[in-house]
This record gives sequence, C-alpha cells and structure tokens, in this order.
Amino acid sequence: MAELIAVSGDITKLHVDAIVNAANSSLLGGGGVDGAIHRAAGPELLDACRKLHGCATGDAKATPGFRLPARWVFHTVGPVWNGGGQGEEEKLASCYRRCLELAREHGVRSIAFPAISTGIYGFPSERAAKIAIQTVRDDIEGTGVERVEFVCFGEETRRIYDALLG
Ligand code: AR6
Repeated sequence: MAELIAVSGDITKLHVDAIVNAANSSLLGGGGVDGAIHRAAGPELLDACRKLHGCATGDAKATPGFRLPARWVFHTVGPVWNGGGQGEEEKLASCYRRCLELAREHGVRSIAFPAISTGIYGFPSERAAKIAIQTVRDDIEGTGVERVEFVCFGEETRRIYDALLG
C-alpha cells in the first residue's frame, strides 16, 4: 500500500524523486508554483522545457530537476476553472493520472504534488483535493510509487487535505 500524506511548505525544497509543476500550456514558466520551481531549478529548466513544445491541458511531460533536490519535474497543465461545466474535473483528474504514468515510466518511488489549478487557475480547493486524492488512490497500483506527498501551501489547503486523508 502506498502512503498518501499532506505536507506543508515549499515544494521546491522536497527530497523526493519527482515534484509536479502546475504549469501552463506553453511550459515556458509563469507565476505561483511554476515560477518558484523555475527559480529554484535554474535556467537549464527553461531550456529543457523549450524542447517539449508545450503541453495540452490534462497532459504532463517530464524534465530533469537540475538544481532541485528532486531528480525529476513532471510539468502538468491543469484546467482553468470556468464554473465546472467545461470538463474541469475530468481534466484535473487527468493531470494526476498522467503524472502517475510518468512516475511509472521513470521508476519514481516518491512524488510530491502541489494543489494543481487551485491558485491562479481558480479551481475550488476542496473539490480539487477530493479529485487529487481519489485519482491517486484509483491509479497508483502498479506504478511502483510508494509515497505521495500533497504539498499544502497555506493553512486552508492543509486543513482540507488533513480532513480528507484522515
Ligand atoms: N510550493 C508548493 N505550492 C505552491 C508554491 C510552492 N512554492 N507556490 C504556490 N503554491 P498556482 P495554478 C500553491 O497558481 O492554479 C502559473 O503562472 C498555490 O498556493 O501556482 O495551477 C502557471 O504558469 C496553489 O495552492 O497554479 C500557470 O499559468 C497551488 O500551488 C498558472 O499559474 C497552485 O497554484 C497555473 O495556475
């Protein structure tokens, strides 16, 4: 059984095999967690991202972590929240699913996810957390991942994950 836990703080500091970036479809950087990851990884990360030629919403692509403690960064593009009637929930689930597929392909045993789409993209936090946890529980088997950290940047997110993870 894989371990699913909530942790607080900055995802760029974590010593895990892979961290997930909540990117945009250009993969060329931005604000929020994306900006923090690019700053901490160094300019080599942007060079690597340029070679990926973007990423569709709900998909994910891998780069090395460069100067990060994490070996890999899985860049995924969450949906912009538009009221919930435009497939946002399924697209968000797809982000988590695709990152677990990349984890399997790259032999990743520990992975840390930020709360994808819940910042600049405006996805309601509790709905997003339920989807994150349910998708990971449903899809983790057979990937080889042993530990999943849900990184909570702020007390409200932490409260939500603690309540849902029990
Ligand atoms: N460590 C962990 N979580 C963080 C960090 C950090 N250092 N910084 C912010 N968060 P957001 P989105 C949390 O806005 O909503 C970018 O410009 C934050 O509190 O980073 O998917 C991209 O380029 C929130 O809970 O991502 C896209 O254009 C969560 O990370 C757009 O933002 C996600 O917030 C993507 O928006």
